Amino acid sequence: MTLRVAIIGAGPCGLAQLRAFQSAKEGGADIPELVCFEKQKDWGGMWNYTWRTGLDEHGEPVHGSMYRYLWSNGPKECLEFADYSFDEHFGRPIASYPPREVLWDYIQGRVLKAGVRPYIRFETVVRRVEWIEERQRFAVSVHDYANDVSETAEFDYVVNACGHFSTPNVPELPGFQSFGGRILHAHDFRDALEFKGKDVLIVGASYSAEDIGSQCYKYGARSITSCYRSEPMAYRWPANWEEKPMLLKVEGKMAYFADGSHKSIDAIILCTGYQHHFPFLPDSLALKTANRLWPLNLYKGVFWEDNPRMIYLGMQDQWYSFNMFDAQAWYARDVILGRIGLPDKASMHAENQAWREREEQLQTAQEMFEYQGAYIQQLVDATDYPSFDIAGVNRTFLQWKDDKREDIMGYRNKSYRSLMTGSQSPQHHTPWLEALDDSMEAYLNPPQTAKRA
Ligand code: FAD
Ligand code: NA7
Repeated sequence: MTLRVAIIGAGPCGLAQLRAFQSAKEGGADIPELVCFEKQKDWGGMWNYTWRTGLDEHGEPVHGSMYRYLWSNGPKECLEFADYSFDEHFGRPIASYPPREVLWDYIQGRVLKAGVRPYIRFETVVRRVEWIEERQRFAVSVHDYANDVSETAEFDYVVNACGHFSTPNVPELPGFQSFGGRILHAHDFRDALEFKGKDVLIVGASYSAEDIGSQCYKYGARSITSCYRSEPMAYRWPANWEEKPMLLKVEGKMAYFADGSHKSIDAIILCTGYQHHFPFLPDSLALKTANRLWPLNLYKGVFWEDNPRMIYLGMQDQWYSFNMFDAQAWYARDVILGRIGLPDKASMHAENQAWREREEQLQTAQEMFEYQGAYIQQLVDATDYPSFDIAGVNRTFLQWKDDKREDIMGYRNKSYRSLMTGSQSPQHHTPWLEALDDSMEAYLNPPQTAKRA
């Protein structure tokens, strides 16, 4: 009987899984029957921008957390697919920090070429996954909104590629109930122009805090105040951006901080991270973890130890992204195809624990991305995913960190060399702070110089 594999989500991880199988098929392998369920109308996951917030047109939670004018927050050279380069997609080297639409186009280019769209059932949300012990299969229940029908079908494997930056972590602080301005989470942030001329308070000190604060600065907020729970971001912020210790309470429009200072503010943006949230999974199959480099109970960071036919992609905190998802998807594919065997549960668990112990020793950012690189290396070594220069990617991450320290509002003007093709990215035609139009057209084409009358 042909194996059946359900893939939940057609974001970068789900698409990596489809591409991995399609590449085996090209090589002559018999591949399982694949069904990818995607609740949105189109693919690309987080990179498929939506203006919606709250609930979508079907009453499902909106998946998207990306916002207008978002540009890659790391060099594209660190996330490049090893089997489909930026040069191949765009026909020439492009600059290193593309806006969202450009990356979405790149993600799509590979899977259009691979012809995997027919495997995807769009507008179909996975509502429930259950393991049927006596049949040794999963029952996957979905609702197909295009046809307004609910269905259940059986699968031998489930690949959970639903992402983990969608369900916001929303703390409440004293005074929020009666705050005299707007409070929102980063998940619902869409357009920095809403905050033009406003005094904005950002809670949190990680990527969303840094980038949403920078967007607000770029598009004309009057002031930005960011506050941290553990560590300040400590970049050299512009004059109208100050960083404070944690917010303690608000009264009316006044915000009070742990250092005894206070400031009147118009809006609070909670950049307080996301939850791994899988409402369609029973406890026996559900990963429960914070956003960290080594979530427990996943052998090779992928296989659910208690039932390795349940596969998770992309659940780690991400230095690496697209090419890590590929390495995981290729490995998962080879286990499903029987090319790689899995050890017994005790051995899986022991290996898992060893990675967690190493993770707990990590101190610096460099140690962290090198650790994630080492993890990816062992996955790549085990499959036919094209080997790539992981040490080179680590060096690019290190350079990126330095560039940010030097100039947080200017680091996106830097360019790097591709680790896949060796080509040097050109300098972008417009400094990031001045590039207000984030469309692909504006990015790929230098502005027209004014013609003489
Ligand atoms: P997602 O992209 O989130 O895709 C998951 C898919 O699953 C979605 O299409 C969703 O609709 C679908 N889905 C979810 N639940 C169900 C269900 N029950 N049934 C059916 N379908 C379902 N990464 C970078 O490398 N560079 C960046 O610059 C960068 N910037 C980011 C900025 C923001 C604001 C955020 C939130 C993330 C950013 N990331 C960035 C990380 C980004 O999440 C990853 O690049 C990537 O999108 C993760 O892919 P994924 O497939 O795991 O998840
Ligand atoms: P992260 O990287 O998980 O960071 C969450 C931040 O929120 C981090 O600074 C946390 O501080 C802070 N946090 C969490 N809970 C609280 C509370 N209760 N009070 C104050 N601060 C809090 O999420 P991001 O959204 O920044 O990034 C996720 C992805 O989106 C990433 O891949 C980006 O590319 C875009 P802590 O350090 O834990 O004290």
